[in-house]
Amino acid sequence: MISEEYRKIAKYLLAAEVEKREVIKVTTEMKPDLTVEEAYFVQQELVNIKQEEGKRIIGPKMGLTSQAKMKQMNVDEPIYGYVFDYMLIDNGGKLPFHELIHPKVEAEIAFVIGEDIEGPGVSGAQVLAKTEYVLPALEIIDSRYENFNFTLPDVVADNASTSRVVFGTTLKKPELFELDLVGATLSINGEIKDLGAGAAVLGHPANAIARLANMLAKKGDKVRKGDVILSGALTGATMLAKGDVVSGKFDGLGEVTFTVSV
Ligand code: 0L1
Ligand code: MG
Repeated sequence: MISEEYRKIAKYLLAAEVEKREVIKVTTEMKPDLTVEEAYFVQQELVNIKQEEGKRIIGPKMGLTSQAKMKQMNVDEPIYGYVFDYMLIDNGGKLPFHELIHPKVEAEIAFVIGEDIEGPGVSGAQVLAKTEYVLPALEIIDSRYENFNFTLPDVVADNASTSRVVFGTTLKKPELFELDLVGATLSINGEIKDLGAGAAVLGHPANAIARLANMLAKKGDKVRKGDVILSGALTGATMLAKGDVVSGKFDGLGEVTFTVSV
């Protein structure tokens, strides 16, 4: 494939995001033989276009980090995408439903990176040594594809379904925790919808950041000082509806909340 083809697919997905409408997956509509490697080139074009529009990267994010999601997709590799500044919602704030297509929410632990981390060969322990803080987060994913129906290359091209993020306000030093043992509940309108622990994220959330550094090394990139990175979901993803009051409660890291407005 040549770069104009990557850009054409990136624009197809960006139009879906901007116009808030679901589209048929790329591997059905445009390129049936799209590989995962090519899909990351499409994702890079999508990121380039957003940056050309003045949008700023907050950090990469990891997706498909749980055994359940990998099994569902029949893959053994997690994926990454990028969170941008326009995707941030204040803790306790409102998520306007009309801005999205069919959002779902999941509870995650985020890492604030204190020093560059360059793969290959990075371990979870090395990540922890270079992490300034950890904080709780709720990620809102919103696949641009009909009914979240996609293959692995499709979801990689679609920036790993990244849509919005609510970060908590409690920042803690990672050495205060055994992050694999940190539990979280995800509640909507006061009812617990799912719960999980850090161990659901590749055994330990720091392993996901290590994996990210090792994956980024394949394109000559690295995890950077100052990045704020979603490490992957402790819970399953739950569908959102207008009026929902959403709360994620994390052991030792406090609560993250938002309301879904019209
Ligand atoms: O953050 C995530 O794990 C989402 C990855 C993409 C899969 C999905 O949209 O469910
Ligand atoms: Mg996620």
